[in-house]
Parts: sequence; structure tokens; C-alpha cells
Amino acid sequence: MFVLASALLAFAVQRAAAHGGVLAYSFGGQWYQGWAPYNSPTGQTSIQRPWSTYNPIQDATASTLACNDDGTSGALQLTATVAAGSKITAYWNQVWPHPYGPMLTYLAQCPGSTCTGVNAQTLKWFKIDQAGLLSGTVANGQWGAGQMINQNSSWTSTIPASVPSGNYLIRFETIALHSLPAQMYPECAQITITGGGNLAPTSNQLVTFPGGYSNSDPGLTVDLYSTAAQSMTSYPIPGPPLYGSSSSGGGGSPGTTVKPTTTAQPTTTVKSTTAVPTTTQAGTVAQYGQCGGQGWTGGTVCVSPYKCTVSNQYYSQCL
Ligand SMILES: *[C@@H]1O[C@H](CO)[C@@H](O)[C@H](O)[C@H]1NC(C)=O
Ligand SMILES: [Cu+2]
Repeated sequence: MFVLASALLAFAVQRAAAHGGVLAYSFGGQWYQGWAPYNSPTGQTSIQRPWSTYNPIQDATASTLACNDDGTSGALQLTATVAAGSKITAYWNQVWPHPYGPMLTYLAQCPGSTCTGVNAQTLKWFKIDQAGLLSGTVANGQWGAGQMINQNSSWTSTIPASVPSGNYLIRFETIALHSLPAQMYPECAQITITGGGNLAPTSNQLVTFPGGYSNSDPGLTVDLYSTAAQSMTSYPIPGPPLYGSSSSGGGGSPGTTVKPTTTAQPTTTVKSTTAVPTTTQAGTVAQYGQCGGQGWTGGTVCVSPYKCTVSNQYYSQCL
């Protein structure tokens, strides 16, 4: 009886550990503990919108896609202040188990003086950061999610300096592609952005959740184990074009492995690069790719202008 019970418990723990979500944030030198989905909601106070399960969302039309089940503001909902142009880091449970798939970060401005009480499904979201296939092939390459794992299971996005000041939800998401249907893991936090600019997202950069993705998106249906995936070197990141990009192209132009290194400034005209994928010469490593670390036998020279930078004993990357 005891043996059975502990076996079941071990199984349950393992299952939970195979999934997860954003458990904390840090920015402005402060640590912000997230909502604890498996604790009693009573008395919990966090900047994160409450959520209730580590399970992934596997349907792009799910009502929970905005901020995860159910993502409405809690009784003791908090909001934190972030300066435009500064960085915010989200921490997933350690060690995040899914290295194949993209990382995506969105903002949505709330009407009125607070996001508290605002239903995330009614908001318009724009994408401020994304990382898809960073190098190699869809079948065997380095992905944004693998990068996140290598960075202490965390992801840092910059709040663009050009974003208008105001109350926002920030939505960090990772999508896992190791099995289909794809697994979406979004969570949201409430922030007030100060010192912002005046570049409003354009209408084609704004989407709802659900609505922003479709179950037939190539970025959600790609089969990593197909023969084609072994030679595919581009991956279309789901969702709208990136905020601040000269966005004539459709959702996440194919092969976009480029992450903006600078945030669009309010007054300057945004460079009209059509996100040309950095040409990777044989032997050179793309931005964010691994270029060193104990046991590393791959390339060690970064594509210009990136430099091989030591993250830790086991991992150096092109930054
Ligand atoms: C790694 O992430 C954990 C939270 O998951 C955090 O407590 C720890 O400080 C982080 N370590 C570093 C070096 O950032
Ligand atoms: Cu999982």
C-alpha cells in the first residue's frame, strides 16, 4: 500500500516537473515571487496574474491562452513599476525540460488607471521580443528555449524605450515543439511602465489571445522528427510581427533568428531591415549560439559583430 502510494506520488511529481511556467521575475534590482499555482490562493499576493496548472495549453483557441488558466487578477493583486528601456527577467521552474521551441514576450496596455480587474482576453498584445531557431536545423538546432535553459532557465527582455508609459500586462511565453500539438506556456505579470516614448504599436502588430495564433500556424505544427526538419534552417515564429519592426511582412517572418539589439527610439525612424537572417559562414556561430564551454566541440568563432562570451564553465555564447 505504502509502496503503491509513494510510486503514485513520485509519478505525480514527475509529471508536474515535466511542465511548469514562470515562477518569478527580477528587474530593477528586485526579486518578485510569482503566483504559486499549487498553493492555496488565499492570502497569495504577487505581481503575477494567478494561474492554476503546470500543464501546457495545446490549443491556440483556448480561452486561457492569454495568461494561463485562468489568469484573472487575484484578490491581492500587485503591480510593479518598470522603467521603459530597462530589462525584465522571467524565471521558469528549474531545470526547464523543453529545449526545442521559441521564446516570446508580449505587452498589452490596459485601459484606465490599472490592469487589476481587467480581463486579459479583452486586451491587444504586441510582441517585444522573440527567439526561434537560433542556429542549425529544426531537427537538431539551437532554439530560444534551449537558450533559456542555458541561462538558468530564465529569459530577459527589454521593455522598449519607445513604448508609451502606462499600465500593462507582460506576457512571457515559451512554446515546446518536442511533441504535437505544440505546448504553449504563457504567464502574465502586471507592470506600470514609466518614462516611456510615443511609438504606439501598429494595428498589424496587435493581436488578441486567443486569436494571435492559429492551430494551423506553421510555427505550431512543424514536425521536428520529419525528414524535412533535418535540413530546415528557418522557423516561422508564431504571432504578429515584432513591435518596432518595419512590419510589412506577415507573422514572424520565416527564418527570423534576429533579435533586436537596440530598442526602437521614439523619434528615430526604425531601420527598414527586412530582418535579413545573419549569413552564417561555415564554422561561425550565430548570435546566441553556443561557442564554447567544457566539452564543447562545435564552432568557437561568432558571426560579426558578436563576441564569444563566457556564461559559465559549461557554456559560452555569441553575444
Ligand atoms: C537562477 O534562478 C533561480 C530561480 O529559479 C534564482 O534563485 C537564482 O538566483 C538564479 N541564479 C542566477 C545566478 O541568476
Ligand atoms: Cu512539459
